[in-house]
Formats: sequence, C-alpha cells, structure tokens
Amino acid sequence: MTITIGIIGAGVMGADHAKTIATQVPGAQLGAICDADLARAKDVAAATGAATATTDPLSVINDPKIDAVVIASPDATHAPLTIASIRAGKPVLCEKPLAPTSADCLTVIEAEQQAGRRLVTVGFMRRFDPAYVAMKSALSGGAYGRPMMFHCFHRNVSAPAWFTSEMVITNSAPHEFDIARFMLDTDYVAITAFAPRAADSAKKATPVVMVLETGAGQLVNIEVNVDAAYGYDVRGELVCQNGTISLRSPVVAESNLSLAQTTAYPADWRPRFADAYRLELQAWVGAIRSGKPVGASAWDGYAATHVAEAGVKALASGVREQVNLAKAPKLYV
Ligand code: ISE
Repeated sequence: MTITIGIIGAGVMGADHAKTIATQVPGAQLGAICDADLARAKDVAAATGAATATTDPLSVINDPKIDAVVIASPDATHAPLTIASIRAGKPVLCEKPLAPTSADCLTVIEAEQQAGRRLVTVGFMRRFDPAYVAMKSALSGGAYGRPMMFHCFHRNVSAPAWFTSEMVITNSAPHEFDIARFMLDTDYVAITAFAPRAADSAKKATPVVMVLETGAGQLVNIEVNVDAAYGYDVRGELVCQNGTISLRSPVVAESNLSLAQTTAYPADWRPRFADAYRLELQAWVGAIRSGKPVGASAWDGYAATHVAEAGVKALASGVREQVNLAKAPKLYV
C-alpha cells in the first residue's frame, strides 16, 4: 500500500521534505503541497510530482486521499495543524518546534491522549543521524561506563538581523535539548545560560552557552552560535567513565592544492543532516505501515520547548533555573 502524504508549508524544510519523499522514500507518494503562497506550492508540486497544490491546510488534512501529513509551516501553526491531523486520525510528522510554548505543546498532548494512540512524530531528525546513532550504540554497549558530560557545539554560518539570543535558545538549541535527553535517556532538572558581549552590534543574536543538569547528576553544556561565519558545524563529545565518544561530521571530499589540505563545511543544516532527514522520513513511513511509532513523540516536543522556556528565563535572570518536567503520561512511556 502506497502512503499518500500531504505537506503543509513549502518553504525551506517543506520543499526539502517533498524532494526527499519524491526521490528517496519507497512506498510513499506526494498527494498535496500546501502553502499560503499558492505559486510556491505549485512550484514545489511541479518539481516533485505532487498531485495537487493548495493554500488550504485543512483541505489537505481532511482529504480522504491523504494518508499522512508533514507539517513544515510557520512555528505558530504547528500545534493547531497537528491537532487537526490527530482529529482526522492521520499520522503527522511535525517539524520542530511542536509549538513555541509548552502550554500549546500540552494541547497537542491532550488531543493525542484523547485519540488514545500515538499519531505525532516531532522532527528532531538528529535521532536518525548516523553519527548520533553510532554514539548511542557505542554508549549502550557498556564498555564506556557511565556517561558524565556531553559537550555540544551548534554553529550556523549566519542568522538574519532580527534573530535574537532568545531565539537561539528556542529555535536552534532544541535540537541539543532533545538529542542529549535521548542520548542520556534522562530528563533535565536545571539550566544556566550565559551570553558573551555581542561582536557585531548590528546583530541581535549573540552566542549562548548553557549548562544543563540532568536528574542523574550529569552535565550537558551547549554552545549555540548562529553567526559563526566559517561554516555550519555541529559537534558533540560524550565523556564517560572509561572513555569518550565524539561525533564526526560527514566529509565528502578532501582537497590538496598549493601546499594546503582542505575539507569544506556546509553552508547550512540541510547537507549536514541530509541522511538524518532521509532516514527519519523512511522510518516514519515504515512506522505508518507497521503501526509502531518511531522518533520523537509529542511529549519529547513538549520537553524541548519546556527546557527552552527555562533557558530563556535563565538568560534573563542570570541565575540557575529549575526545570520541572511533569511525569510523562502512560501513552509516552
Ligand atoms: C533551524 O531551524 C534548524 O532546525 C537547524 O537544524 C538549526 O541548525 C538551525 O539553527 C535552526 O534555525
């Protein structure tokens, strides 16, 4: 049975997902591309062979020919469109964040609990990235002993002038909040956040350095710099009792010229995490068939947003803020 997918949002991520589904996800096809800009929806539909283009997301979600929904529209629309998908009984892959506020995340969790089954996957694609998968597999083998610290660096080439330090925490850092929680299989109890003096007064965002404490006494430090300039660069080193495990970013070529050896950084996250997005979409379509959910749940989406809210508070207060995550409902355990 071919899974027919509707994509809501034809911007950077929606177009990327459409291309991946059209070319690298066997057993899936594109039934509709939806965007507030009909011309953009039509362009993506034409480029990927999607059957229709529309500006009406609910017409996609409620179309009986659509089996599943990918939400890659603006963040503020994620919760209401995810809830509409749940109510239509459709599996939904919602790009991060599940919602900009933890209160809105809880409305999605409430709807999914009423449905009585997991329908929501949140697009924390790093869980499918081969480097993070290898790190988690090595850790689970036991030879490294107890993980104590996780050093994370997340650097973008540049962000728009309107991007703020708070958005560094709410928009970019949730990837680390989720992957470290997934890697260590624990929850956070506190967060402290620091920002250096801005290097460029024309920019609103500064780098942000956060230290998170887990319930198991571990430390996760995260540097996010959205104006790193030199390249898109995500690093991670897990420090365990008997050794360390570090991520290696995929290097597709190494050039030797004029007495210099160089490798290139990607310009943004899409090349660095292309495998992760592909594997996430393939696993999600497989899960729709098997009925066994994969990837980050709505609860994981809530946890990331909840930690981000505490991080924004910590940046403003300059003191250690508690992270009080409620106990996950049975549906998510
Ligand atoms: C963006 O939304 C992403 O999800 C990227 O993975 C991240 O690197 C970037 O900082 C975010 O703005």
